[in-house]
Amino acid sequence: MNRRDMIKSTLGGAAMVGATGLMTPGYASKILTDSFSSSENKYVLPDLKYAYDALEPHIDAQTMELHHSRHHQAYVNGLNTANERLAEARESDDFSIVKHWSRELAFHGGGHFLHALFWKTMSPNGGGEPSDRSLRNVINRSFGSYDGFKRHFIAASNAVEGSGWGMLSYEPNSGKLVIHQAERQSDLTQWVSRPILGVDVWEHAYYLNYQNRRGDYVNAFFNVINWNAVAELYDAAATAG
Ligand code: MN3
Repeated sequence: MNRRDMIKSTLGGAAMVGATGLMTPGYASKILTDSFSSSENKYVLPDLKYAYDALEPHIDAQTMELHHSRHHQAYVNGLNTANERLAEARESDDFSIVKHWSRELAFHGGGHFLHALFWKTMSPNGGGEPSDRSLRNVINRSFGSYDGFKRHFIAASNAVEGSGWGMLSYEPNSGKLVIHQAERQSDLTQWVSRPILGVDVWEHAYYLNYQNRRGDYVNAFFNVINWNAVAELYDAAATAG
């Protein structure tokens, strides 16, 4: 059963059950529809909602087919492999190459989620300026005007060093949109994943007590984790969908 079937089959579409629990349809489910198979418990390539040649002449059919069926599929495969190897590492308690698989998890997870976003935010009927009033308002609030947004987005995208992405994101502190550049597609995070626990391992966080013994500090961190706060964040992240 894929995510779309999940939505249909649970509570008349009011909620869906992912591998990680109960989620109401929201931000992530809008991007990640069909990107994870709960029955197989692994990530899958989402179908394109339009034909490979539907975006011509702006993006050609051969590029779309290679990009979706080869490149995106490779990210899906890489993400599943990273998860399998990390499960094996936990079982064998051998974390000697956890750095490698953490990088793979981020790179392929970033690739999978960003490409799901990319396909979703293009359409053969796209282009022009946004007609939705709240989107127009937040663009004006954030960038002064649609034209200001467009020039800034194009400049930032053109200036990404090497491989990467030009991104438009919602920044929840200010309630505004932000344009940023993503080099490669990961920087060791996974786009759309929501943090619920973090440990600062910059030296300034532990040097006075622990000097270069980061491991002792990370062990000690487990004596002060507020699991009730983490649980609250998990609930909020999961119920936001
Ligand atoms: Mn790509």
